[in-house]
Amino acid sequence: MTRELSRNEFLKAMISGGMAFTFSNVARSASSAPQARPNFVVVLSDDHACRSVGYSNPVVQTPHLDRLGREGVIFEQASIATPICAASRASLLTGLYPQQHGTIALDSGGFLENVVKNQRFPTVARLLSEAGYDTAFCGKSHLGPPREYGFAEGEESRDTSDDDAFAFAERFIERRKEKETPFFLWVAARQPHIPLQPPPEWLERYRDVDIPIDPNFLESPPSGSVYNQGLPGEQYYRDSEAKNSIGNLSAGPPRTKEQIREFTRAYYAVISRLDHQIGGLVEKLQTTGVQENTVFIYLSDNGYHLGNHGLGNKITMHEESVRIPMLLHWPGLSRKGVRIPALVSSVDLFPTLLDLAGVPAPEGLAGLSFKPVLEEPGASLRSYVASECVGVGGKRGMGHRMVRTVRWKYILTDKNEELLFDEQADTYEMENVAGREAYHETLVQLRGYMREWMARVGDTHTLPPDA
Ligand SMILES: [Ca+2]
Repeated sequence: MTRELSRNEFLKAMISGGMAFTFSNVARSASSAPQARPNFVVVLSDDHACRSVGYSNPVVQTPHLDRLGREGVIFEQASIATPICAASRASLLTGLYPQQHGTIALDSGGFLENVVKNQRFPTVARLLSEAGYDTAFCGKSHLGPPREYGFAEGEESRDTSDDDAFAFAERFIERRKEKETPFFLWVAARQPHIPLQPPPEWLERYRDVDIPIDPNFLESPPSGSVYNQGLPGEQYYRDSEAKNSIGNLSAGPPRTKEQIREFTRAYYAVISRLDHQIGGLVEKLQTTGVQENTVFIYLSDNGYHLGNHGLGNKITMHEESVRIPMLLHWPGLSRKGVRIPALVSSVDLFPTLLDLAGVPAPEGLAGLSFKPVLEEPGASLRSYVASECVGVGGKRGMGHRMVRTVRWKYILTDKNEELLFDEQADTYEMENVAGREAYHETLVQLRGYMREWMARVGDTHTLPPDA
């Protein structure tokens, strides 16, 4: 009991002090429960936007994710450390922000140097392997061979349908019936990343469905947009007419409302197929009896703009890009069927898995275990979360970073543009109030959080003013 009290006091101190932490002592004290260590199945999708899941949007058919959410918990304010594939995966695996582990965009060089070669930072896979977990990987790596960064089994799959990855995962689960040791299975699906290739039977499900358009949809970015998503001719350039024509869904979303509806139908169809594959994996967990002691987590490596703010792709600090669908299912949960409003981040996954496994966390992780909000879903975890994308276009100078509280989001670009959004009154982030006197106090507070976070991760860009 005493240990629990000190743990709560510690967390309260963390909340009031922002996100300064070393979580190792907490992780140690949390391992006292005399129960079998849980298994972990993490299904990580690629570019799944937060509003494109059935439990948030009834147009999207994801019955399996919806059920997992009803029987588990849904995180309503989950942010990704960075909205770009390789860097985001590196952050999930290391529990660090990109500027800390060194892979800031699509180039995996920093991760390979700091994590694979020099082992300056452990991955969650390596620590769980060392703690006696059987670890396995399938799907998309983006960071080289997974066995080189801590997984004992499995390899990258190039199959864009993800059938290979889910077949591997189901075979892996089937074998668990015979084993006593806990396991950690990482299923990194490639869907719903472009090119969208929905089989006709899945596309058919959306053929006559009316696709609502978000209120922040624009046919192209407004002049002066802080987000230039690339240069004409580059793969993701929003306004590349040639690549955005209907019938070629390999590039970012096309321009008009009708075109975005067509793109979105294909996008939802791919998400529904992924949901079906997830359903198969969950059924395997059930029929093998493995589910009883398995923590199942679903999340995406970043979101996606479906024409929101006139943009496609991700790599922005808008909600469409940095907020992700995320849920946790575990028969051992004390509270089920709840939506958790606390601010959580993808860098929290590492310390949370270690916490649930009773494995001490290393010093200096960027995130917090969110186990406390599993036990008390209404509790707060921290004052703010941060996200960064400082390697846009593979180079410095076009980047941006954000800090977000429950109510406010502050964005700072490499050109020192500032944006402030009221996330309660302006969910779609259509009105930047950074320059208004009435919000100056809030702006100064958020600037302070930004300064604190930038110092912590070693962001070398000029700090925002302190007044
Ligand atoms: Ca991605």
